[in-house]
Amino acid sequence: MSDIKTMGQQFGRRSWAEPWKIKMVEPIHMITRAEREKAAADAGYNTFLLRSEDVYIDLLTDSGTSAMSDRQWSGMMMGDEAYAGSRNFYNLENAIQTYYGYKHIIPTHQGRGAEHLISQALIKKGDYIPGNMYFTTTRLHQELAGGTFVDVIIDQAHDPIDPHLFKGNVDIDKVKALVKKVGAENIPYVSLAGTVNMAGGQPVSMQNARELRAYCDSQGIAVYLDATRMYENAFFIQEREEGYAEKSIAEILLEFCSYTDGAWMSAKKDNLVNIGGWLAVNDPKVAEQARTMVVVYEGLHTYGGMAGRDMEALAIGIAEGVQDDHVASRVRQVRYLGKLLLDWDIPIMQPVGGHAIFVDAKRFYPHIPQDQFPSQTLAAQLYLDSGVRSMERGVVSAGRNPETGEHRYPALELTRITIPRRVYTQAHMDVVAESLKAVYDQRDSTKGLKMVYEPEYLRFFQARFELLD
Ligand code: PM9
Repeated sequence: MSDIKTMGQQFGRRSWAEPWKIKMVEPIHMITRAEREKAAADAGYNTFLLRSEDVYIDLLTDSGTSAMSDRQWSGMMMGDEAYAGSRNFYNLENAIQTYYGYKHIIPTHQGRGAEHLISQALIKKGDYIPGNMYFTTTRLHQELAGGTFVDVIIDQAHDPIDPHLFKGNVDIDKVKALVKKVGAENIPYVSLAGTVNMAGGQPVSMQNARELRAYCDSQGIAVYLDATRMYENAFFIQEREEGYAEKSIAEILLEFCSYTDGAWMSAKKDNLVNIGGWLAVNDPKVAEQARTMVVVYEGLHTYGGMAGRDMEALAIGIAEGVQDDHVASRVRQVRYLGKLLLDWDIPIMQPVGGHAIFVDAKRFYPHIPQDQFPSQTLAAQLYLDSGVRSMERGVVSAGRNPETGEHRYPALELTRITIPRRVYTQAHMDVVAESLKAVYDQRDSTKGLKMVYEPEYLRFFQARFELLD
């Protein structure tokens, strides 16, 4: 019998399809060009400041934007809203232990709540935290805890067209060099993310995780995982790494997590819920520290900022999200959009990653210097053209160096077109691709932006810009 993996091979041209059908819809519509111009100006050309009603196709993020299933919605009706010991917490705990394999589970309101707890529990002032590329909220919590983030991803990750199949890998020689420089006692853990958001959704190989674990064991350094998009990472391992083609995504996930001491999670992505997060650790002492803090910052240790119904939807989402056919169709939809763009020679980050297309704004607008914000400009122009909302992932997201106060200029200057899970169809992808093509055709006459307001932390969320003409 053919399945989604073998159909194409057997018949030459046989398409894949989503493993669901739609039973409820949310109407959307495109406002006029004049209205979009006003909305963009009112939002300071920052897509985070747009009202969602003014957006046609919303590809700002895949965070909290998934469509829940009928099973998840029925789970919402089974919320046990007791303050303490809700049965939904035990269902959640069981789901995380089953699929991720960790021992102690602390729920949080979303991923950054868990990042806060783990950073405060493990980092002391003056520590260094090596990681496979920074993520905005992760690095900020590490810095707020007194640590310094050090990028140890392989060099290929900083090149938008390098074809390496595991561009999320850690360069273990870079970790060794850091150990030599600052001493293992000043490195509380390696911060490992799978897939790597800021590198274009690129995966980490199982071999790399295994080797990292072995080296860290030899130095007494822990490994903690940002598991936010690990289902997608497991899909790439299944597809690309020798020995994993016959394993399920659930099996691959369990093995990968076994090389780490714990994980933090933004459940708003892989786990298919609109809000939620968790921290999971094996060390009972770390669990105790995190439980002590969760009651200060999030809520009791059996709800951590979530309602009982949210935890139930999350427990169900964990099991649904890890299914092979779901993850395969999700990544294939992203690739469908990527192929349309590549066919028109629109410069995008390659290989196409798991959750988004990252347009290479440096090649898209070679005449706009990085301090005139090319990827912010592209996000604004795409919105102006068609009401499609995307996100800047370049110099604005990178923020300023806390010591010098200067902009950090990342090698990658990207505009992220992020695909929510189970929400849009291929027709929506066609509209997005055609709009990007129209913006690309006008690239030579497009000018950059000037930043006119900037908040102290995570400036990309609230900064404001003006057009430079
Ligand atoms: N990621 C995203 O859109 C939402 C906010 S930042 C623009 O990609 C990783 C890898 C993430 C992530 C959030 C968080 C924080 C941690 N790690 O947003 O707090 O991609 O649930 O998670 C966003 P929360």
